[in-house]
Amino acid sequence: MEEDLFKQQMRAFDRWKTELIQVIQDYHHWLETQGKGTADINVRLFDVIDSLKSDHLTIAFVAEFSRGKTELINAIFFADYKRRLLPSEAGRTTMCPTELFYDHAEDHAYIRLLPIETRLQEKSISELKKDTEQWKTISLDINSPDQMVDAMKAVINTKNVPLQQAIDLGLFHDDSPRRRKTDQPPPKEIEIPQWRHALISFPHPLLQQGLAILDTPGLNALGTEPELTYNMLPNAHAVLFVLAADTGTTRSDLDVWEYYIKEHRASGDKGLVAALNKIDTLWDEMKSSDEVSASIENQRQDVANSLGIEPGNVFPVSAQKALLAKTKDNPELLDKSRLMALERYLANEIIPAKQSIIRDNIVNEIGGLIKNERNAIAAQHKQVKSQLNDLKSTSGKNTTLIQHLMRKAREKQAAYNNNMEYFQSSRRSLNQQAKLLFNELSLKKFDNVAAIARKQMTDSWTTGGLKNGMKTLFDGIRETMCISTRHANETHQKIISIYQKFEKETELESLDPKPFSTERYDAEINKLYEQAEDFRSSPVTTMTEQKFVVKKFFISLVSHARDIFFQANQEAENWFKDIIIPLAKHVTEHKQLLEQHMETLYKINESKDNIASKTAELESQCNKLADQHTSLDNMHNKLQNPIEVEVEADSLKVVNA
Ligand SMILES: Nc1nc2c(ncn2[C@@H]2O[C@H](COP(=O)(O)OP(=O)(O)O)[C@@H](O)[C@H]2O)c(=O)[nH]1
Ligand SMILES: [Mg+2]
Repeated sequence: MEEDLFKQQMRAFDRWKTELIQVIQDYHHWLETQGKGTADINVRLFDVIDSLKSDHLTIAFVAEFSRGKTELINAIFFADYKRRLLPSEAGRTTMCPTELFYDHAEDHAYIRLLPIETRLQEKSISELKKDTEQWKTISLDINSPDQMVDAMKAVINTKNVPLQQAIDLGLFHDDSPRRRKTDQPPPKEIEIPQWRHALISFPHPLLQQGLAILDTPGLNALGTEPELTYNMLPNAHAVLFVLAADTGTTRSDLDVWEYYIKEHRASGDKGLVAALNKIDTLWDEMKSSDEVSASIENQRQDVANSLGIEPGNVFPVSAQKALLAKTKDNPELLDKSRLMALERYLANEIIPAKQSIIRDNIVNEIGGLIKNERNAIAAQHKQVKSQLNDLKSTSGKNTTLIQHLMRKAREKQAAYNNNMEYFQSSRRSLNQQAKLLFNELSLKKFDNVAAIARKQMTDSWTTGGLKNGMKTLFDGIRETMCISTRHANETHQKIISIYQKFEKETELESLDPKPFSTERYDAEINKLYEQAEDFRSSPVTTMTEQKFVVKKFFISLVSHARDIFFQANQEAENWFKDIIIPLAKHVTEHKQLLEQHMETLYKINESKDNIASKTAELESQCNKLADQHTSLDNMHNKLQNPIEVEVEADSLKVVNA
């Protein structure tokens, strides 16, 4: 049977990341052997390697319950276990959001379950993830599929609790419209999920290569955990919305789509796909295959119309039959399930998009460092070459000429010293300026703003209080972003003038000090603000006025904004290092070359050295610099390498029907 294209792409993606890591390690090694490594740069390089190693490509599966999300995950990713790995049963459905990935740090298989009672705490799920004590961990025995399947069943556990407890946990609202209609007394006990969130670390090759899957529960559960909607879903690289052919597009399907997906994928349709699952329910022995295809096509069009997306982004599939086909090695059935078209889409659209994000970041970060280093080497090369030419021009021992050269060299040194003084004094004021920037973007500053906003919100849990609190938070954030931009611009102006001075004197070309921009973070904050506005005006909030959800929402909102702030702060610090360290290094190296030249001329003048041996020395120095230049060039080029997939002819056969 054809090997899944998604797997091939994912493997190629992983290989590509490994090669990137190799280039960064090569660069690190190069710096060390040249004696150019510094603690700062080392930390930066290790950070980037770490982030590449722990990088995830996240695909979220979202739908009303029982549309077959879990079955689809089983069929796409885990069919090679020849069984249904994640529990998907009629009548019982995933109760808590479940993340599947591989935890390289722990390096073993486990399920970690967060008790539902943690909803009472004022901590976001992302904060709780760092607090493993609060989770129940079950080890998975990967040699025993039975044990694994059994253990995974825990994610669908529920329990009955007294009504008041369910209310305290924000899992029951007395004003639910359904109950109001029937006018029944509230029940004494309520069935609630036992777990709030599940993390499954599992050594499947795809997960080890960095795939992460987020399986979500249905509409009700989505509403009770805003962090899922406002943080995890927007951060996923792809969202797969699942509908079922037997139920058609229902009101609650559309609610999930409107409130939980569409609004939060501002980037347009990119990474947003719909699967029309359970097409096997349309298979009908009494109909010709053309008739069946026509009715599937009709439903596909209907779905596209009601969601307002391209029909090409709606994939009719049968997860159940696909899983069966893969388990029993039945290519005809797999073909009929149409799963491969969806897999191809995921492979061809999602992975390359994710790759380009990584590439942009890495090329920016590491590529910039390598380029600066290469430019500095180029400048030194030029300097040594001109010294070499000087020497060569003094064929024989022409005293006047040598003395003329010495005078020239002395002038250069004097000019250099002038620049040096300027550099030292500007560096001090530059550091002060940068400090203002870092302070403005500090977490302390952020926490102050957040504390005021939180107070406004908790003092009055009304829509008005919520609105004021949100306004305070976002106004505060925007103001500090604005001030940061001003500080960054002033710092940048100062740096440009220093660079310009040095450029003339030291042949240091195109060491472009790039500006620091908060634009990216502004955009993220604005997006967050829009989400907050949506949330405030969404029926979920206004209908039920759920204190609980609002509080949870605020916790996740603040923790998300804080993350953005933290990133901005980190980037500002790195930016400053990137523009100041290469210049400082280059200035020192330039000085050494000037001194070396003076020394040479002096010795020749005193007949302590002969020109031929000095020329040879300089020539070898020139070659060394040229070699270094080539090495750096190669590393820089390797960073731009594309992903290479060996596509097997087979996988091109099945055409998207
Ligand atoms: N006929 C049919 N049933 C399916 C298909 N996919 C899932 N189901 C069934 O639908 C029910 C719910 O599936 P599940 O994956 O748990 O749905 P989830 O709640 O969206 O995760 C289960 O009984 C599945 O066996 C399919 O492609 N065809
Ligand atoms: Mg499920």
